[in-house]
Amino acid sequence: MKKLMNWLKGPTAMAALAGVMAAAVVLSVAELIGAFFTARATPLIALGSTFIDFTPPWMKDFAIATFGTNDKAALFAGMGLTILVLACVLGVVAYRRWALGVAGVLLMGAVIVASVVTRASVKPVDAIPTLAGTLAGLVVLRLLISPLWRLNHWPDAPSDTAAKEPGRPATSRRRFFAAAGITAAVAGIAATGGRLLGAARSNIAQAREALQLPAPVRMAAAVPAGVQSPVAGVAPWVTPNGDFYRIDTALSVPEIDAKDWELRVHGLVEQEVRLTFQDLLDADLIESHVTLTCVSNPVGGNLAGNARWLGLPIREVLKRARPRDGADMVLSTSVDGFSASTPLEVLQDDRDAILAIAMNGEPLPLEHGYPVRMVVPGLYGFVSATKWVVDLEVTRFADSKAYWTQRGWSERGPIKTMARVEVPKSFARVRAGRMTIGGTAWAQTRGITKVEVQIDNGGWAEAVLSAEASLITWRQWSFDWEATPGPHYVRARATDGTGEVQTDERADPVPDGASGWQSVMVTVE
Ligand SMILES: Nc1nc2c(c(=O)[nH]1)N[C@H]1C(S)=C(S)[C@@H](COP(=O)(O)O)O[C@H]1N2
Ligand SMILES: [Mo]
Repeated sequence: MKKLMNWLKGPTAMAALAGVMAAAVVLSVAELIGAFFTARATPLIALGSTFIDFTPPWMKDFAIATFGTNDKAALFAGMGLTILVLACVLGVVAYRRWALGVAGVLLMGAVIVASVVTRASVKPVDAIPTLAGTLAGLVVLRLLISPLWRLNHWPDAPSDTAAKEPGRPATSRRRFFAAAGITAAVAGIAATGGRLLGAARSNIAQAREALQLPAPVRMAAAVPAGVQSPVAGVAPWVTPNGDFYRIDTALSVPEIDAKDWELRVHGLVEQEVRLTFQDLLDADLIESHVTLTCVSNPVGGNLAGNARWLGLPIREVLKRARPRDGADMVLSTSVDGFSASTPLEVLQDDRDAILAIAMNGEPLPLEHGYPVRMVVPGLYGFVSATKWVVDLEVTRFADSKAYWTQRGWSERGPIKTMARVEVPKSFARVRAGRMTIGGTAWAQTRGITKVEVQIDNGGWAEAVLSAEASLITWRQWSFDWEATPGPHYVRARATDGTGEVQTDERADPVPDGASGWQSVMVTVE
């Protein structure tokens, strides 16, 4: 214990602290200057994004299974911890061998710059914040480490700085902590200032709010009464924007000025087409309810949502571009480099795949793809629902691979038939007697014709289906149950419009979506 206290008071611990301070300066100065550059190019965001791009499918699957939609917070926490440890090491190294310390800082700077400039839609000048941060960090490291050399606890300390008179160590110590304190304050102010400045400079959110949505030429079909399951606690049939699940690789939400937005349609086409946001506003837009689902959704999971989308049918855009013979896929790419491979015919048939500009009567929320995203009924999001979309390349499955396909996921992703039990919750304790089980089922483009429930290992009994709005939206259900005391398993399975019963074969989300029957354990008392 005493040893630890002495060590903490010693120059090594102080050197580690100096390393942490220097790292804080690198990051905060880059954040401050970065307010004038592309937001996605600040060190933490760029490093994290690069890390995400190298994430193997099992790790993405694990992250989503473990942290759900908090996977980004978990990534930042992990990165913060890594940087903290590296910074401590760097401080100690710099104290013992200044030249090695300098090399370490420059190496880190180089790694960050490399991850910044390799991001999609990032310009070389976007490296400036990181370069400035690295220089500032180096200066601060030197300022903090040199008083430590004067403490002369380290035998190899440069002799000109060694303590020559009594009382010198105390002064040096004081100086070190004063400098460290000032550094911490400056870093804190720079980071906060950078944040505020960045927020003030981006008027994207205001522009979004001011946007006047055009009226559709074809309104969404009226939603029949009774789509909502009568069971309290079942998800709302229309998912409010604020509750809509969010899955993407974007650590900082891309900020696109609608005035600058342009979609390029090219590749195997007779006529390259360019579309501005104004072109979209002026076009014949249609509105429809569509249920989106994520391929990473585990059985019983909530990575699915239903909304009313307003947009231009993609087939109209393709009509103008005139795909060539042999093309069978459209690779859609977002401003930040995500891409999805969608079968060409799916974008041309009558399921109304759209370039969406609104969600539930509002301009797309920034995190759901503002100003324009794709919405394609029937396919998982990773092969269809490109947010912040800026490029459609008509191509062939044989010639290009989408973002997740390059990482071990499937190249195609039709949504699998799925029934979800929402009430009661897993491991719930409920009273004995009559209760109603409820949930939601989906099989977009095929529709749900039956949901069955099984208690323990009894027979399958038909649930009551709520009204059906369309084949491309989810459908809710309920089931009356006479609950008897003891532990019970509640299972559900759906049958789709082709007559196919949901498979009981368990599959992980990788590579093309989870399957199997959900089983909810409840205790009846
Ligand atoms: N630009 C971009 N678009 C994207 C993604 C992404 O990572 N980046 N993820 C896709 C996936 S995997 C899904 S499930 C849906 C989710 O859309 P949401 O976040 O609006 O629910 O977006 C799709 N579009
Ligand atoms: Mo997804």
